[in-house]
Amino acid sequence: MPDRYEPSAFEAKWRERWKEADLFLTREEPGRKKFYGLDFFPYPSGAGLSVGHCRNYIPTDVLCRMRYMQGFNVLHPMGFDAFGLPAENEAIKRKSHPRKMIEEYGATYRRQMELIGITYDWSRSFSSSDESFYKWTQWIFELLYKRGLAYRKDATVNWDPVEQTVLADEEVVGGLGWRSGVPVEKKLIPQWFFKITAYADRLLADLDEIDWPEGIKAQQRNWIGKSVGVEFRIKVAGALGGDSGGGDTDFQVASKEREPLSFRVFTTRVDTVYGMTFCVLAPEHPILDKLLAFADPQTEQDVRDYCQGAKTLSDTDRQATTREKTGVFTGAYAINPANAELVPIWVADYVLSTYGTGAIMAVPGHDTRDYEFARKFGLPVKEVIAPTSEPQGEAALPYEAKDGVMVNSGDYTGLTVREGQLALGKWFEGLGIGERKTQYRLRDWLISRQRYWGCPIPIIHNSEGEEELVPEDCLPVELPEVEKYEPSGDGSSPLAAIPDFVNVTDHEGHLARRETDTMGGFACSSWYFLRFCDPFNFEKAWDKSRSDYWMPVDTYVGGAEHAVMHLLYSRFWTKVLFDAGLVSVKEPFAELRNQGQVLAQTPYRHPREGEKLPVGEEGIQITFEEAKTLPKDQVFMRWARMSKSKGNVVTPDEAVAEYGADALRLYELFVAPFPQDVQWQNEGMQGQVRFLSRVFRLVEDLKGIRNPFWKASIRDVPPAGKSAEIRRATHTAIEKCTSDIEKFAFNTYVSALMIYSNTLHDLTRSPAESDAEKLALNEALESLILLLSPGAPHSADELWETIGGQGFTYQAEWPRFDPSLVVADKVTIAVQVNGKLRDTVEVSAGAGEDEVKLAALSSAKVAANVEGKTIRKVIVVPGKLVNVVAN
Ligand code: ANZ
Repeated sequence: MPDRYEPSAFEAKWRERWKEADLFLTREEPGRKKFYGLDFFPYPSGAGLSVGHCRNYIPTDVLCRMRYMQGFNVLHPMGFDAFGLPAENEAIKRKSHPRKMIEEYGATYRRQMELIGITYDWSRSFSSSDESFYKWTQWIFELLYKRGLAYRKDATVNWDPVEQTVLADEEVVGGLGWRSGVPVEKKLIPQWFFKITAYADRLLADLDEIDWPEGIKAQQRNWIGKSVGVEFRIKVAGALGGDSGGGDTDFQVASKEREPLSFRVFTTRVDTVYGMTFCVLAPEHPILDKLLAFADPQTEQDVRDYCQGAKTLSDTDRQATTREKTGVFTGAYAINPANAELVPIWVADYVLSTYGTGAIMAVPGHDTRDYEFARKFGLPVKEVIAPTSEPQGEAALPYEAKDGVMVNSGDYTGLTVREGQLALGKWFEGLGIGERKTQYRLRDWLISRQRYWGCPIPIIHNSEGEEELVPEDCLPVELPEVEKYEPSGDGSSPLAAIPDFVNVTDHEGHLARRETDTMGGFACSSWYFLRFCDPFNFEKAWDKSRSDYWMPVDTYVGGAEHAVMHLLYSRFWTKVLFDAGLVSVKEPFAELRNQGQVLAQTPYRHPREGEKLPVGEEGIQITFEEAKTLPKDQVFMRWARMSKSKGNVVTPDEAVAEYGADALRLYELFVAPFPQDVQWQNEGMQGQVRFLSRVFRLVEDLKGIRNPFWKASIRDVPPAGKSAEIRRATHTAIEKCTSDIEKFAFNTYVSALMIYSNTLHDLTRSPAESDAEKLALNEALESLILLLSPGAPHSADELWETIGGQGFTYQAEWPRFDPSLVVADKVTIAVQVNGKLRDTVEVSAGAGEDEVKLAALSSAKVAANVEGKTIRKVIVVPGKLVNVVAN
């Protein structure tokens, strides 16, 4: 055996042996507890893995390895999220077919994951583009459809002009497509939706039941955006035409003609209604046409121009707090139902047509957006809520806080905000002009894509123009193998151009047309974790006994960027499947952990004249090659996310070749706390090489005392002196490593191993003399190797073999912690005089009450504090405190 860490001498050998032994096949033995550890479903990109990706996979692997050694049946699978735009776009670029490409890329991922020793059970692997998988994605689509949770409607959608497809709201970031980075356009096309809004309340409430990072929960709460308020009707002064909104019958329209024209507003602050000084309509509001009938031609033109302009902006841009408010007066007035005052009606794009009723009562005294608007256009600002019952004057406005008292509010003056909300809500309900209402920001999930590389939607449109589900026994609707699959550019899917695919017969044998949209990739990743529970099932998507056994995923690990898409959709599907009786869990992922990003040094250059800097950047990012060609003073280095596009990637292949897989693994764990970003430096792995070499030397030095039967005898030898010290170090390390791995504190897990090996090194400078010491060292030797095993499994198996261990460390039992062995020799006791802390004293851990009293009374500080007084009583709280009562 080498006396230092020489990865090239043994790492590949161990990986071979693990493979030959099928070591990582999922165990489903009865009588054991289960553990399901899962990493986010990756899209296998052509660039392969970087050490950045490994920061996701290695920690999960460490946890799964420990769980297995602790005796759990462990499910630790991996597959590929193969459908979707990234694969399709890359295939178009490479003039290849996505299926072929995905196979190649998946193979590279697998090779790299094996290279770093991850324990995936590859027998369970699949790609979401496998027919045996997407058949069931379609089956779940049908389930949603039958339950009224999948529907098609014309919708104004986000059109990505580069990707040539529709994007979900969640895929539009700051008005830009999340992959293309170009502004999205609005387009009206028929689209498929999943009705996630029907589950808004449960998606919100059940967040309390899961152990997820608070930040992610907050983002989901925000995204769902529950608001409780009042929706009420506001009349337009001097105009007839009824309540706007549309969808009425002819009769309703006719009778409305004689009623005053009105519109509805949604507010969470009905208590501020006396402070309404104007109203604002979204530029898309349907009432505008009617209002403009009363307007002079100039006003009408101004309003129409303004509304036209608003179309080019995304909702996010419209609501950006940094943007100056814009708007136009419509010439019309509304009547405040609380005090009958007339207030002007404006149109402004900060009011969205997609939220609430698309119209607001504006209260500039208590809403910052309205305040900015009022200031810009010279509209009055009125104080109606004050911190106390005393009005504070205009200088204190806008006052947005909800703790306050109503002022200047007619009969309601003096009520608190809460009381006012209740009272006014009731009043409006009584008048029949409004009702209390809950609004959600969440929108239904747009699922269809006009692209080739996705799961076909199992619907046909029959000759009557109705939708029919493809019968279950005809699933899957196979994605046809085609030569040309580039987007058509006219908004329809390339599948629409394939007559063999499109032309079908309906259930009556009439000619019908197949749906040609495909599902976005988020459909596949909303249930893949269930398929892993029963991947070989050809009869069903999964057998309930298998999902009952493995679900929920105990620990789910991936990047924080998926807070609102994948992580919300999966929760929604799981709830639907629960309602259908197909799974027994309401939540798919019991515990979620997000790793920090890996950053690498990346060259940037200063912007040239007239060049604009990308948002949030200090310079223009360039390649390392480009950096070499530029003068030194134009180039600077910054930490940026490691990614292929930045050209700053370190691959696991390079790291393993230079430092070894175990050094890479330990460095990934050690470099920073798991959730934190990492500044990657290859040299950091050298430290781990040195640490592992120290462990190899230590084992080499100690292996002479090896006694395979130590476990049988150690219980008979009470620890004392040095053997007690060794055992204390061992059990401290066992406790620390176990709880650190459980807590995702992998960096301190590695440092605990370092401390432990150093302590052992110090304790074994002189050879072991007593039997007790030798037994303690036997325990230490095995424990060190086994505790090391999840982090550095190749080295652990090599060392294990050296000391004559049986089988692989993965199959060995995780060291058991004995708390009685870590009790420290000495404890520190606080000493109080009359309840005030005066000193601390050290006593031996087993000291009796008299010994503790004596130590306390011997303290000079105590003596000084009782001088001239009589000691009445000495109270001892064992192991903690002594209180001397004196007067
Ligand atoms: C009057 C008011 C007074 C408001 C006040 C707030 C404070 P959340 O909590 O996000 O649901 N609002 C309603 N519909 C809107 C729309 N379509 N576009 C833009 N803003 C809209 O926000 C609810 C509040 O946002 C509502 O309550 C309304 O302004 C505004 F002191 O009404 B509030």
